[in-house]
Amino acid sequence: MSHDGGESDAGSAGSAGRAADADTGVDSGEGGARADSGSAVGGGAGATLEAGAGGSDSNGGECASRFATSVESFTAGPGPTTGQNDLPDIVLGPPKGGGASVGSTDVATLGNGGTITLGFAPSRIVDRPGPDFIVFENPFDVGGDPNKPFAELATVEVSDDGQTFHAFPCTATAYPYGSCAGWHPVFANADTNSIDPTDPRVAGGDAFDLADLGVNEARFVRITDRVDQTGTAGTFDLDAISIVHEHAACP
Ligand SMILES: [Ca+2]
Ligand SMILES: [Ca+2]
Repeated sequence: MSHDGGESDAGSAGSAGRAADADTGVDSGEGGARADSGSAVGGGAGATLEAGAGGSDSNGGECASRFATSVESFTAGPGPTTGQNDLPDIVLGPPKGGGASVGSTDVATLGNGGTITLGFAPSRIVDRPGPDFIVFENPFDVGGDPNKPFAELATVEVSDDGQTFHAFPCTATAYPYGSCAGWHPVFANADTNSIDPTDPRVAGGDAFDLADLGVNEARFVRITDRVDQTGTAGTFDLDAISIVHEHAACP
């Protein structure tokens, strides 16, 4: 609904997003990966990368996607079903956050104990310094107090082969909620602002670092609602997942 209606807006927001990327290109050049996306790379590889930087409509753009591109599996838990009929599209692409005091409705609820696995093909998450991907739920600060988020917690796991998953432990039952997803408000919104959803310093959401698990790359992220957290604030709602770092070449 609002998803389809926002297509034209998404176009302009996309342009803004690319502009933001250009602004941050300088400090993301660490490791040399970014340098390859300049114009100096010879032959077809350079042309592919340039296409990726220039337009999301081309194959190159898809290759350079910084968001989930597929729902590999979904098993709903009992409880609310909001947004589930709009899967997979509602959780693909960039987040549509509501800011510090409003929870986005552009989400799919997992239900209590529900689990969803997303893929990023042909892109992937790579470990670079700092956080490597961001999970966007729809928390907000109750009464404007950042120490009292309306949190809906889930465990996040990553996998490179789709078979073996590695979990960020999610065990906290009180604020702060550690390496759980679902407790940081989302500021980036592809429809309403140009905040870079791939920059953990400004995007909001829950950021994760593959290095914490000793993992170098991940092609899949699995999110499982905390079954011991039930009731009004007990069911995780997924908005989107973003990839923080570009990688040097598409597979
Ligand atoms: Ca739950
Ligand atoms: Ca990292």
